[in-house]
Amino acid sequence: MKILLYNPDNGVTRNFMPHLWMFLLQALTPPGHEVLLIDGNAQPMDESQIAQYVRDQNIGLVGIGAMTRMVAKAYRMADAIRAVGVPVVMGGPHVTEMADEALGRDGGPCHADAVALGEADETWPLIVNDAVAGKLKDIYAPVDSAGKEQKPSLKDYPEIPWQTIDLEQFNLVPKAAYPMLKKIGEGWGTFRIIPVESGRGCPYGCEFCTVTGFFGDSIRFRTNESVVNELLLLKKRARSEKGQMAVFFIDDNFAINVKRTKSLLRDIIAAGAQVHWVAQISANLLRDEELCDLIAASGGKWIFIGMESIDPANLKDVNKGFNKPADYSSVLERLAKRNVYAITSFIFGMDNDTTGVAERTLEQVRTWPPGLPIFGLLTPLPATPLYKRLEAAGRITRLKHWQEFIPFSMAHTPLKMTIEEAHAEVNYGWAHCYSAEAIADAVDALDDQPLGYRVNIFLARLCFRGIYFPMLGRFAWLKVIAQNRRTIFKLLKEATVRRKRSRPRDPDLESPYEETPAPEFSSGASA
Ligand code: B12
Ligand code: SF4
Repeated sequence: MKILLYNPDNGVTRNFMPHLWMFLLQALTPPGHEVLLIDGNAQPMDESQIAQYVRDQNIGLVGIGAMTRMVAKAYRMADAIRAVGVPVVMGGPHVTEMADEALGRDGGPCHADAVALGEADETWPLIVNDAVAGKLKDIYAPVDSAGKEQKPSLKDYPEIPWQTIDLEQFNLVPKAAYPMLKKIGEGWGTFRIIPVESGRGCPYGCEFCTVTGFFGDSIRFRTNESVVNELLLLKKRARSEKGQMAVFFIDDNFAINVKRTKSLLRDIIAAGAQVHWVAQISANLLRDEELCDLIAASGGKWIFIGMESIDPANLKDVNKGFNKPADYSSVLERLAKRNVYAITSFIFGMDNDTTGVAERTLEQVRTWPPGLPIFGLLTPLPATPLYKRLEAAGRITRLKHWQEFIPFSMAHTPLKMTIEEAHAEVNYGWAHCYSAEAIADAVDALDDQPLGYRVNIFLARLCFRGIYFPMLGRFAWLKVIAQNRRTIFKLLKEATVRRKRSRPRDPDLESPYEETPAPEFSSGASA
């Protein structure tokens, strides 16, 4: 049977990396089937196009995964596919919480023939077999024979055949950037960010987050060996393509068990499996100097930190009191000392926020090493404790906000400002952090660092700008490039001068994978 796995576009950005679930389910599909993948962010399609594709390709089963914000599009696409007689199974965090909605049991239309609840690693092969037999059930739940919820252990994680997967649609290098990148060094024809998971679960239970409910508070890890092998495979592919490959460790909290994270990072270093990587780690776990040393030595470049707010009262409200705003600066300095920078994520519209919260936050951000600040609004996602609290208090203004998804738009009323004021705060944060002047300041703040770091933060800022200010299409990009021309000329000039001078070539610019591990972390370091 031919199976299509489809992830809808998010309607805002061209996602910077593919979704892991598609590759994982592809690897877990029983033998004898052909699995095609379409990520709508890279290959946009509308309802009629997907219906046509499914017919032309003679697809026998379609699997659709979606976060809450993309679920309306997912339902529309599912309807179009089902209308041409092909069964649809849906999975992922939204339909796990809202299975009745997907199956049309809540009075609305039915969008799916079957729903896979929770982690589908073990149910997916059953779904495929049932589809072949024409006996799809409505619900597939990951339970044992006694009906008890069963989480995959991740100890026998499948090998994802990265060496053969077609990744053409995920090349992030815009053609217009080739001339500049060529000056930086060889091997920049492709740049891809690949999702890799080393573990699942987070016990912290922040009020707005679906993770603790979905993956459970039982934390599970792959073996170090299987993660290291995956990195080696990716590294080999990048080398053979003369391109760049970075890894996003998509674990919810990559250092949730610090001892284990250190042991993984040591094994990565010992095996020479360093690639540039990004991971999400909560600020409280980044006080550990040795962990930060290992992050840097193993290729860690960007750490995503959910700071959420600089106000302890807000953090307490959302059960994230373990974040200590007074520590933020030292955490970021500790990373920056090792040339590791942070994606700092803030949420506005929290209950203790008042107007001016964006500028108050930026006052602090400006005193920190340069990074990638991002701003969002508190959003009640289905089945989270936040949703339940706000619903009980009658504060949700759009109960099923996902049915008509509006980017950066609140679905409840904050306590100390209006919805419009909260929107204005988010706009202020993005506008002031991603103006051409702010980007130039961030680049200049790294003047004492090798050119590669400045190019890196420049390109990263341009890409992150697109999260809020859509940059879909050539014209939008040209406009941004024109606005930032001074910084671009400055970097190009420096690159040209350095390239002429540097014989042999500057290793910072030429071989991003040749990290030299700090001696204390090289092969043989103990766990
Ligand atoms: C990586 C990640 C991102 C990446 C991008 C996504 C990508 N390209 O991979 C980035 C950083 C960009 C991102 C951004 C956002 N994210 Co995010 N992200 C994640 C994260 C950490 C990992 C996703 C992942 O790969 N997990 C591992 C895979 C294996 O798990 P999975 O996707 O759930 O798939 C399993 C099952 O769900 C199921 N399954 C999934 N799909 C399907 C489909 C079928 C057919 C079947 C049978 C089964 C199935 O099987 C899989 C194997 O068990 C998750 C948290 C998490 N741990 O999952 C949050 C998460 C998905 N993100 C979330 C959110 C809210 C966001 C943002 C909206 C945050 C924000 N406020 O801006 C943005 C929106 C992104 C956008 N523009 O669309 C929420 C979604 C909750 C929800 N109800 O929708 C999550 C769950 C985290 C949370 N805090 O609650 N995210
Ligand atoms: S620390 Fe992060 S992943 Fe864990 S519950 Fe809080 S927001 Fe979710």
